[in-house]
Amino acid sequence: MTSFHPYIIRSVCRLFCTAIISLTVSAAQAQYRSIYEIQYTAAADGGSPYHGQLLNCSGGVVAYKMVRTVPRLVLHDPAHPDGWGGIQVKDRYNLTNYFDGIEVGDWVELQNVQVEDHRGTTFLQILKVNNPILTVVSRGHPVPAALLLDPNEIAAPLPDAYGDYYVADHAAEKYESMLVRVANVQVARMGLGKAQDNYELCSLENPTCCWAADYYNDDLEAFALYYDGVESGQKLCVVEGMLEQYKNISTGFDYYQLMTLCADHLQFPSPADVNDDCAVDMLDYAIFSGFWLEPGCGSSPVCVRLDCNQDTILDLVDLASFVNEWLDGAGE
Ligand SMILES: [Ca+2]
Ligand SMILES: [Ca+2]
Ligand SMILES: [Ca+2]
Ligand SMILES: [Ca+2]
Repeated sequence: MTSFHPYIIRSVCRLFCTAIISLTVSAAQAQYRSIYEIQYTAAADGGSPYHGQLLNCSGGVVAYKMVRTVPRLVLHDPAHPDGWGGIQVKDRYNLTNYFDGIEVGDWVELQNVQVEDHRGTTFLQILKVNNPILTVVSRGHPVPAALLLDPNEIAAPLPDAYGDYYVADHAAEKYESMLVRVANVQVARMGLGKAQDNYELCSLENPTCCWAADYYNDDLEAFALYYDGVESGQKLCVVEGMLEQYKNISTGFDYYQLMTLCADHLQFPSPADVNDDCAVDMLDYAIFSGFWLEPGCGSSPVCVRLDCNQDTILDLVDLASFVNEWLDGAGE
């Protein structure tokens, strides 16, 4: 029978052990979670199953880089365009330059980031103590258009008997931190929410509303609560933004809010959109033509709106003004 010297046995053991340990370590290092895995949950409160964990994330495409308030990236997972496909990466203490050189359209992968559900929204926190690493894997990816939703799909919260606002269900959770938009809406109540800067956007087609806010909007004027022109009764053709949850049960709030991020996210109707269908086209021109040189323009509200010099007749003066606005608005 062959026998081995104890030294050889120990050496072989050490080799095996080293191999096993390094395999274990590389398996741990190679473990990457997708945005979808981190966000998806069937839990009633919508919390991430990875809350509190330090992990690596295979990441996604930078859909927006926020500079207002706490710097952050909004990442989009193109494999999940219909839900659970967005997350925010936050440099909570704003101490680092991890986001320098990262642009919209870059695919960013992350190592050693902390998953944190904070006030209802899931963040990947960049904390220096964890030695986080952000890697731009590739560049120039298309950023998808914001997902068109009915306000009902991100429904406004309802007040309870005490006037506190809570969401009836968390059906909107799947859209958290995704870019979404609603169309053909009207601003209703304002001054809502924790900071009294939320406003209702109600559908012109059905009796449902969602909440929006301009707090993150890069083009919001200093100290303003709302983007210029947002006022009760104002119609908006499109309002776009990132959906965020705000939850603080002890203060009486749990709601989803559409956060506009820049001026382009609010599309006001063109003055040339005479029939209020959010399209500027030949139909509007036909309405203008119908009033051409007709006496008594003052009796029709539509004609009054087109009568730029208010002399109760539509003539070349009004046509020049209308054509200017028509050309500006056409194709929008
Ligand atoms: Ca949430
Ligand atoms: Ca979440
Ligand atoms: Ca129109
Ligand atoms: Ca006139």
